[in-house]
Amino acid sequence: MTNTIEVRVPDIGGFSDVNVIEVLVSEDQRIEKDAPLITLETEKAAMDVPSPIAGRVAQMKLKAGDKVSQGSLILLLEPAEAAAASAAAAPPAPPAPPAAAPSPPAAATAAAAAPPPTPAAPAPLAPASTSPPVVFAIDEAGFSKAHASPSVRKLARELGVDLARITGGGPKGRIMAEDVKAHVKSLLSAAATSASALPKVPQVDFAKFGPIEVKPLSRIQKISGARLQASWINLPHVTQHEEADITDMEAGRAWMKGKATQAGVKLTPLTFLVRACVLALKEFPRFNASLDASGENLVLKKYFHIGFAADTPNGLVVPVIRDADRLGLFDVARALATLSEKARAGKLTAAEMQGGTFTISSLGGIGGTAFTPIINAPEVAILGVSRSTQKPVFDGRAFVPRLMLPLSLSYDHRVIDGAEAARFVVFLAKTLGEAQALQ
Ligand code: CAO
Repeated sequence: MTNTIEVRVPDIGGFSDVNVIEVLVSEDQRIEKDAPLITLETEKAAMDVPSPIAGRVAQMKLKAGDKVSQGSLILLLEPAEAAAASAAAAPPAPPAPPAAAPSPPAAATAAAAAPPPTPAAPAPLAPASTSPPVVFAIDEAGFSKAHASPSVRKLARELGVDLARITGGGPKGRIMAEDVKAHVKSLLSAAATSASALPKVPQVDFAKFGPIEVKPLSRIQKISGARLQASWINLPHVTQHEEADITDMEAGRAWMKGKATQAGVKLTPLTFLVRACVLALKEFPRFNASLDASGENLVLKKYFHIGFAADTPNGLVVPVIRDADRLGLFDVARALATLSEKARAGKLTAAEMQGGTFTISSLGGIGGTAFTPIINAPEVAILGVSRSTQKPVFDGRAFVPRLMLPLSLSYDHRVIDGAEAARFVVFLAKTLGEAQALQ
């Protein structure tokens, strides 16, 4: 008898009855740990559910089009060692049960929840049908409501087409595969006639010039790379620089150190920055907003979910502190520590990376004097933070040493004017300078 484990849908951020839009493995297939098993599509995003262990797919328990929730059975998996043993013991053909099947390991009988799902590689941004083509992100809410079959949804995902933008030619307005293909054709011809096609970077055979080593990008790097490029290409970025005098803030941080240690938290400058950004976002609501899918309306968000870029061994991720405006300083510090630790361990859930309204990218722990962060679209601004240094500042009578923190705010110039951005960073710097406001 074969030893199998049950692989079930992990925590998917509270969503239920989620569509399985694609099954990525088939019975008898050998798979590696973390290989994507199925793709789920929630109202917000598509996500892959990875395999908890390596092994052989013994039996599929669902198909594309099914609806699942946390705990739903995906498949039965024969763990790698058992699969290898049965392959070695079984004669090549016809297949027969192994002469002596190994006794099942303790874990083999227990159900295994797959690791948290990872957002599927974002679909490329789809151009609209004007010439030159304008690019829009897929409107996930519209996409999930579109009247189309799973296979058409899959095709649309593969081609990066936003179903919300297509009028269906099928019965009752159902979007058919032909409609998706016709849409792509019209976009391609619009793109071909446009002078805005991106020139290609030259391909070079590097080995001709010396020894090389080829290292594949991690899955996270591929996902974040596509997102960063989409943002860089589609959003007109401008970066506004400023310096905040954090001498008093740092004195306050040192003063609170003992109390923080007692409470089991570590206060870093980033904790105060999260607080200051919430105050600035309340003062300048356009920075806590996104353009809608038409590109013609600004969606102002009344919640303050602050993302922060975290450097992990697998690449850049952006965990989100939800409702940061309702958290005290120590709560923010606790959230930063918990989410950073989960990020580094690769244990963030999809829900913990969703819903951000504004992002902070802090390189202050490492160094540097300024940089130009890329906006985490569809957000409209991101704050880059570099390392604070002591500088001589003229106080009207003499130069005095002050601790200055470099801030670099990149913003989407379609939504935010330069003057507004300058006002935002000036306000932020002033707030950081007033230690009392942040406690
Ligand atoms: N100036 C001077 N010192 C700073 C500072 C600043 N702006 N910001 C942090 N520090 C200090 C901290 O106080 C801490 O010092 P001590 O250990 O002596 O107290 C040290 O630097 C390390 O801080 P940290 O990095 O552990 O904590 P953090 O809260 O500042 O940052 C996190 C947490 C997750 C944001 C950070 O670890 C990280 O991953 N940063 C990289 C983000 C990144 O990659 N951004 C680029 C994205 S675009 O490619």
